[in-house]
Amino acid sequence: MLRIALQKSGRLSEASLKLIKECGISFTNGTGKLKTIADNFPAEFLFLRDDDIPRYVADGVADIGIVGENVVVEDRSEVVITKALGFSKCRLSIAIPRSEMYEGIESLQGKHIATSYPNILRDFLNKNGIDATIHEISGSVEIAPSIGLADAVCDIVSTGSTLMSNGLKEVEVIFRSQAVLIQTPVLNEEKQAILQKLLFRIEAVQNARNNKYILLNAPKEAIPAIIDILPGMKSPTVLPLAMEGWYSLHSVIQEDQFWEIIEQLKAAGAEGILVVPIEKMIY
Ligand code: PRT
Ligand code: ZN
Repeated sequence: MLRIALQKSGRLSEASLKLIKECGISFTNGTGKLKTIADNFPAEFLFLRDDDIPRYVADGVADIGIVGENVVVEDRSEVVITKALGFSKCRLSIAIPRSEMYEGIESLQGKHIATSYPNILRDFLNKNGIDATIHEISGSVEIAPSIGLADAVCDIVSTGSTLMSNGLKEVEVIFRSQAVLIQTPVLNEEKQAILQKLLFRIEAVQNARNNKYILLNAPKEAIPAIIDILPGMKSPTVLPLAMEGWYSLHSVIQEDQFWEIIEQLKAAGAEGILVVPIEKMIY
């Protein structure tokens, strides 16, 4: 059985559980439980504080885990980052009081910076030849300047509203993070096989998210031009409609090409365009 560490409750837990569910894995979790076994997959889930996940995985207490890359990199535990998962995106940034001048990294010289990420911050400062004092604090970093504890902060930013409401401005992004799947350095063959199965499912879910299924109608003479626009997984499906000379085309398009392709299709003579989400996609 593969032991999977997930955050018990917090910013990662909902999306982590959603991903597990979309991979077709279900479990009944009594509220407040610390571990549970999947009903239909050889896996056991451990529910932990996010900060503990890298260490549990490094020690082999859990085989894999889902956690913010910021926590993994800060923690310096011996784990392997297997896959970026694309959710819980945020950045680790340095911010200073709004009223202060900022003329580039040199402005941080000799400053006192409060953070919960001393390792990542120290690396950044060293790399840039900045000599600043790091104050490690574990929470409410954003209030440090207003109570006179520090000149600047280095904290996680998502929308920026926490910084703004504390009179701070973001001046340097030092790390970009998202949820990642981590694994213990050594997995036995059996667990490795279960992990591969899980990764295959995660990829199918991710591919589906990035792609849409498209259906459209077109007259026969427009079909070659439309096929050129639609890449499809192999080549588009073309089916005759009941109306003489008209066809229905089915294909797959990428989310980020969506608007551009729709414009081109309309210009080429497509009508009745439907775009629908895909649940799973296997190449
Ligand atoms: O209880 P436990 O220890 O498990 O959780 P936690 O409170 O330590 O972590 P949690 O649940 O807050 O965050 C888990 C992970 O989510 C982090 O490690 C990041 O990888 C990611 N993440 C994404 C964030 C944010 N967005 C985020 N906005 N983590 C924290 N924040 C905080 C930030 O610290 C700051 O206080 O939100 C505030 C900033 O948000 P904005 O939107 O105002 O900029
Ligand atoms: Zn935490």
